[in-house]
Amino acid sequence: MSTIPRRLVVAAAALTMLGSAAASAEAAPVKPKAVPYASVVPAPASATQASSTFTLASGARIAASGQAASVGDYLAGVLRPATGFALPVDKSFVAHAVDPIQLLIAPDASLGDEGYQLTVNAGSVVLTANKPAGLFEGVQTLRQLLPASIDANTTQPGPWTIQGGKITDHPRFAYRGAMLDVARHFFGVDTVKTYIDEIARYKVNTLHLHLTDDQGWRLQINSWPKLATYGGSTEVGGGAGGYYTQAQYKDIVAYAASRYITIIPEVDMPGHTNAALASYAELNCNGVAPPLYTGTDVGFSTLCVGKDVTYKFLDDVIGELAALTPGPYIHIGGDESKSTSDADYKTFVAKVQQIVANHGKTAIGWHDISKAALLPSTIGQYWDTTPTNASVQAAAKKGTHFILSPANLAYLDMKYTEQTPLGQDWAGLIEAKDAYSWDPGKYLTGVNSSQVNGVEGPLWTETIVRLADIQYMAFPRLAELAELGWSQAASHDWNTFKTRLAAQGPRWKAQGVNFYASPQVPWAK
Ligand code: IFG
Repeated sequence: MSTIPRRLVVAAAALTMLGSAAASAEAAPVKPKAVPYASVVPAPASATQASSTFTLASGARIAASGQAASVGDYLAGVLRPATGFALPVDKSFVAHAVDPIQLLIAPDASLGDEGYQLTVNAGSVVLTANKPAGLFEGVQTLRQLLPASIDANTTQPGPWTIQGGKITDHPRFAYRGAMLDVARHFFGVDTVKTYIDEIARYKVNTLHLHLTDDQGWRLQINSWPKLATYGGSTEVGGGAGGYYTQAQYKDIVAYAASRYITIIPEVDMPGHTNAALASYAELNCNGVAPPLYTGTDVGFSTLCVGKDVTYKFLDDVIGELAALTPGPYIHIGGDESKSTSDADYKTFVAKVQQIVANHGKTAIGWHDISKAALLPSTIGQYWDTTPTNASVQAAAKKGTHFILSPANLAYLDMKYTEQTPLGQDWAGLIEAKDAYSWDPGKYLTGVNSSQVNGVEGPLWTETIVRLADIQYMAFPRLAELAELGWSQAASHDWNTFKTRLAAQGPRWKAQGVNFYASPQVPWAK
């Protein structure tokens, strides 16, 4: 407990602020042009600029106590490299009276779990939110209000000036996701963590990992060890493949959680299961294990719906997966089960969603599952290329909710143009403007926006091998999808958005992100 009388603390605070403001005024003879609030992606719900500006001085401290402390540490961590400032995080309760940057948990029902309020004036930057997640999302906005060079990993000259004003912000949809297919080509922990950091900048809060497919099983399952050791031993093209040990997977989950991102693991079933079928002969209806597969065909494999061992397998796998998943969801896949009869498919979906529920989780499946009888909590992920789908409409009538990933608008493995060296084009070409030009709340025929949980940008990796490939296909389009998921529909306008998107270019350059410089965007220098 501080023994200094409060009036002296406040006086000291005033002097500190005046001091830092005066010092920074001397240090910056020419009034720097601060980043306008209108350049933030995703667009905030409301933003008004004032005439003042704040300049981060080298002696600045960050006040972040209690639940805010970890976000304070994160903020300091992302500002230190380019500023070269110490930026100590002051976690004492008195800190908020004296430190120029303040992160506060303060109840405000209108902000929800991820909303925040950012107030910037000459002497202070104050971020408030109901929850730490809101502070984290507010930090992403704050980073974009600093000059683009703030994203460099080496010390930059500054000055670190922020436009004064006020932003009050909260998301339109709760589910804003990216998906990475680590089955077709395997990506190690560090690559996944880098992708997590890159999607967090745009307030994406979910990473769906497509862990299993015909070409690979990527997660150690102790009760069925060959799934990973044998089923994970190759990939598309015949490379070495790989898999996450359970310790590595827990590391990814914890890292994502520290960025307020929930991991959703997918075990794709009953189709897309050659890696599992190759690992255990008994899983095949004919008792014969097929060879490992390194091609890119789909629809040729199926678990054996009629065998009891299949449900022991499912219970074991989903049980271990649930124990590794703090989040509420397990994705059961369900797509392209062309080798499973309709009747068997419906039986399978009914059983596997129940196994997921038995382990305390909610099932998500590609929208193909909507032809089966679904639990009220089961969610469909829409990936068709037209807004109208009969079984989806029928499921919606019974209350099913959806996550939208229309392949012709949100599939990040679609080429931008025919000249794009990576990706596919079966769902069409998705240039920057196409990725932005739709409204997730109004997209699906017969499904109203209250049944749309949000959006997700899947990146299938048949043709994607390196982090640079992931970045090229994901940026700018994932940032665009993130805006469709976060910002109010009224703010969706390509002509103003493309200028805001252009301002992300120098930031991606500063971070070394290998983004696609679409000719449709007036990239800032
Ligand atoms: N469809 C398949 C994916 C992948 C994709 C590539 C879904 C749900 C084509 N299933 O999309 O496995 O091969 O664009």
